[in-house]
Amino acid sequence: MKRVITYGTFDLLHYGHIELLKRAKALGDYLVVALSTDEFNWKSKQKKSYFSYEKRKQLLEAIRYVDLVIPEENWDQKVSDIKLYQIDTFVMGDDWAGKFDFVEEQTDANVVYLPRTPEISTTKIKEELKKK
Ligand code: C2G
Repeated sequence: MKRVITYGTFDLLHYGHIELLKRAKALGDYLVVALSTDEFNWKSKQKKSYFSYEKRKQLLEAIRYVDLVIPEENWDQKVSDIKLYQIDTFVMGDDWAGKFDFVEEQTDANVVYLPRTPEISTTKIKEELKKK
C-alpha cells in the first residue's frame, strides 16, 4: 500500500485543489491530507480562511481521492507525520518547489512538486467576488 500525504488550507475548495488531490492520489493507494487549522493559518500564514477548519475538513472528506484528513498545526510536523502515517510520497504544488526538500533527507519518503493549476486560486475567487 503506497501512502501519500499533502498539506494545505483548501479554503473555498476549487478545481485547482481537486486537480492536486487527484494527481496526489494517483501516486499511491492512500492519501492523507494535513489540513491547516484556523489557528495555524492565522498564526503562521496570516491567512483567515472563509470556511472554518471543520467545514473545510467536511468538504475534503467528501472527495473520493481523500482517505484521511488530519490537522496541520505547525510547520514542523511533516517529518513526524510521515513517520507516524508511514508515508511513501510527500506531495505539494510547485509554488512550494524546493521548500520541503528536507523531508527527503530526514525520512524515507520522496518529495513530489506538482504543477499548479493555472488561472485559479482562493485569492482570485475572493478578489473577483468583491468586484461583483
Ligand atoms: N494548488 C494547485 N493549484 C491551484 C491552487 C492550489 O495545485 N490553482 C495546490 C497548492 O500548490 C497546494 C494545495 O493546492 O499544494 C493547497 O493549496 P493551499 O490551500 O493554498 O495551500 P497553502 O496555503 O499553500 O498551504 O505546509 C504547507 C501549507 O499548509 C500549504
